[in-house]
Amino acid sequence: MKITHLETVPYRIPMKKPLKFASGEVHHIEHVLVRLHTDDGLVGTTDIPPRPYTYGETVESVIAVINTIFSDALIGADPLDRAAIHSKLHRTVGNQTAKGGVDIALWDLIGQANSTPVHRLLGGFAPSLEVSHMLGFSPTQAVVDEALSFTETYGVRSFKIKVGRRPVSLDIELVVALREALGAEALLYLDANRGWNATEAAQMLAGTADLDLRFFEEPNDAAEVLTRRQLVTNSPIPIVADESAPNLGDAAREIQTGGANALSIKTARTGFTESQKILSYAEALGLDVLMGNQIDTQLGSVATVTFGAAFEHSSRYPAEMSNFLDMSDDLIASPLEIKDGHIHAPTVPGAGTAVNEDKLSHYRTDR
Ligand code: MUC
Ligand code: MG
Repeated sequence: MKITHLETVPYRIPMKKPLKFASGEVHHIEHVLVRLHTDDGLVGTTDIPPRPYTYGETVESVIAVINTIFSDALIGADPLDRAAIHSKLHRTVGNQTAKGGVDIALWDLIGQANSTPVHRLLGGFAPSLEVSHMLGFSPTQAVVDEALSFTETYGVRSFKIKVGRRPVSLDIELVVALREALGAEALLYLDANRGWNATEAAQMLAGTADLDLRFFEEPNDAAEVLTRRQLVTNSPIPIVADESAPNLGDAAREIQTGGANALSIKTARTGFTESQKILSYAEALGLDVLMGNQIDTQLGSVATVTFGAAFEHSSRYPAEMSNFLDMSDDLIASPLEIKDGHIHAPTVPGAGTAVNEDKLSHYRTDR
């Protein structure tokens, strides 16, 4: 099997409800659908979400790096030679979601060529993952209502709460209200997307000490090298590296040097291959991992469940997979369902990322 050509298709789908957080806001899904075509007629598909405020990538940069640089490593290659392809891709620095997406498309081809779901090729640990929902910025009552409706409608009982606003008391009040409304059983954790400094983050920890929060993601900028480490040392709950650990090397550096003591794994940026390396690293050190959300479409979330449910260590906590519900539509051919708080990994050969052609024609922005 050889890759003969590739497609990079920009598309745009409005959000039903914008998602706001400390480092940015998303009003439209503006992603790149990438398809790798092979000489035996298979098509490997992936959805790439450029996040300029996190990785510096844009729709244009993703398309350019794939068409002008990555294409040399891909055209003519056998998808089974993943390590050889990655060695070429890694000669280009950065471009994290472009690299992660290409890996998912390669695995999609490998799964189809072997008539096996990628979820099983990777490990097949569990048929499904529990869902955690990410709550963006809104007035307190609206956030509480959103969380309650997710519990009621979908059986979701785990929430990542976006914080990082000033004054800190605004977010303390929000978390108090959520704990009161959701009860002691709900799994609650925070993500400040670097919105605070370490002093403010410590104020947040002190103000929520009796609320049984489980994790605190990117409380401040990990580049604030001294105060970040003081915060990690003094925090009663694990500090999760997300944007400070976008690849294996950065994850190892942040952990080994005390910048974090838990990791967010996002298939959108490390695909399946590098995500597995990060997962093994975390498991060996006894670190918790959270399967994170890159403000993923269903195409992105199906990749999260394909990987996350494949291994025991990535199945331990609920995975962030429900923000596609904030979007007005999706390209996926076989839509995801959240039932009893879980999403099932696809059972079709490949990664489950095939698209609906009519929707792609409708939402693409290059024609
Ligand atoms: C998250 O976990 O931070 C917001 C920015 C980004 O890169 O991902 C989202 C969610
Ligand atoms: Mg995060």
